[in-house]
Amino acid sequence: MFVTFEGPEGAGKTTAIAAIAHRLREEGREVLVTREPGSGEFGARIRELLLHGEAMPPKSELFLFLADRANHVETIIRPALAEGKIVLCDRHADSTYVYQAIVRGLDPEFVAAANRFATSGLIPDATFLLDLDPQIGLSRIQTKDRLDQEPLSFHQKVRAGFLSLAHADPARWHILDATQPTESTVQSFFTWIDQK
Ligand code: Z5A
Repeated sequence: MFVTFEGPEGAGKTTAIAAIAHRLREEGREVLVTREPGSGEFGARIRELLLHGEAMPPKSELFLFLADRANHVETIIRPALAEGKIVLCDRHADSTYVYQAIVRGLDPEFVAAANRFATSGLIPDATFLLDLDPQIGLSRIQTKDRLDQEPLSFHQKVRAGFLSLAHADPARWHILDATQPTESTVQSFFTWIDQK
């Protein structure tokens, strides 16, 4: 089972994933918690460039996220899925579509095709969108990285972008109110997985 978590900054994805993984493990399930960008040594180096390096053209940003994703899917996610693990991933291909295509303005068709190429067609079984006003999300973050420092209008476009993707594919997406306590996200996840 491959499940992704998306949303604006400070929505609580990392916190919710940790709580979900804890409960799944208590139930005796095997879980892999992972994230993009930045899993494994290769991913960690790309993450450093992307989030703590100098400004770069949007096209360079795109290819770095894709390089991370291709490695992540092939060396970490697919092997875990093959072992029957539940993979909980903090951001994935939808983030690239929202940030690099919708917000940065790169060609959406190209970005969608590049995502399919990087993932070799892997699509999440479910995606949970932790939706909230970006002002609330940003106020929760202590240390801001390169992308967090973009103006509020950038983060508002991010939120609208995720909502448009989610509304277009309600079979995969679950829109959650991220101003609610973490337990509410955990409950939504277990309601979904218990029906599987
Ligand atoms: N990016 C991209 O452009 N293209 C791509 O393809 C990909 C990513 C994959 C990754 O940053 C950046 O890269 C991100 C998108 C872009 N850009 N920005 N800006 P990251 O991985 O460092 O950060 P993030 O994914 O945006 O996560 P985050 O800012 O760390 O937030 P979070 O994981 O959603 O939240 P959290 O760490 O769980 O919680 C944040 C704080 O809120 C913390 O103090 C919690 O205690 C608190 N919190 C959590 N839940 C709650 C609730 N329910 N109520 C109140 N407070 C809460």
